[in-house]
Amino acid sequence: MMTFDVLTLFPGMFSSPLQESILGRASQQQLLQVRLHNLRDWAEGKHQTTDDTPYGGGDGMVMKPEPIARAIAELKARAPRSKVLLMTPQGIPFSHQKACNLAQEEGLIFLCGRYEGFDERVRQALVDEEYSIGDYVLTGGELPAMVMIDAISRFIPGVLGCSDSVEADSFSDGLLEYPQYTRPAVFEGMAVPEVLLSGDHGKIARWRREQQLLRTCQKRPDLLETAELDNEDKKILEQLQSKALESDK
Ligand code: 4FV
Repeated sequence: MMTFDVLTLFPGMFSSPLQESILGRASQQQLLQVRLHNLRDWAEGKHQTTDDTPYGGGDGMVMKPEPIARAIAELKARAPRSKVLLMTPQGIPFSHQKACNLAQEEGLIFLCGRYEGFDERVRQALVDEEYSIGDYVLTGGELPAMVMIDAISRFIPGVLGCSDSVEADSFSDGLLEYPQYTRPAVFEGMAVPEVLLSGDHGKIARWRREQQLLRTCQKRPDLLETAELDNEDKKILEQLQSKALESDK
């Protein structure tokens, strides 16, 4: 069973998102467990202080290293092979592939920051990997931790029902997903592409691959550099690019 330990000053933020739908069911089925820990429990003094003013001056507060060191020591004692992850804008960009890799781990400890972030020695001495979910600044590391737990959990066998699988995901082959349609066949004058009603699975698979390549070309051409493309794909891409050049004329 995959264990997600979360160190945070706001454990309450995690209650509903992780209890609903797929993740809630996966917890009930013991496919994963999320253990929430309030960092303040490892802070000292009657005010259980977890932050202090920055050396060298400046605005905001910095999270103290000692409560974090005590907390991680206790959590690692319970789950020695767990990896400590820090959510920060300075981290490695989180991705589908990173989610897949992290899902192989036995346990993960998520360190959620607040204020201006952590004393640098936390990074140096206590953290295995740092991840960023995007180039913007949030008020805390809790939402990034939830995002990562959700994305990673989808790779745990049995978490996704049989109807949906990570194999069919965007990014699973490095491309964006093809468009999906369901009933009604015509909606506000917009008809479902004929090929999808043809029952010809060969034609449908080719159309879907063309759509993946077209969308990725239009919306995320950067992904084409790393996507797994076979010769058929490359031919389709050439056609798409020559069509695009035509239409530009
Ligand atoms: C963040 C991100 C992020 C920075 C200061 C929490 C905040 C506060 N984490 N991807 N973007 N973290 O903005 O992961 O401690």
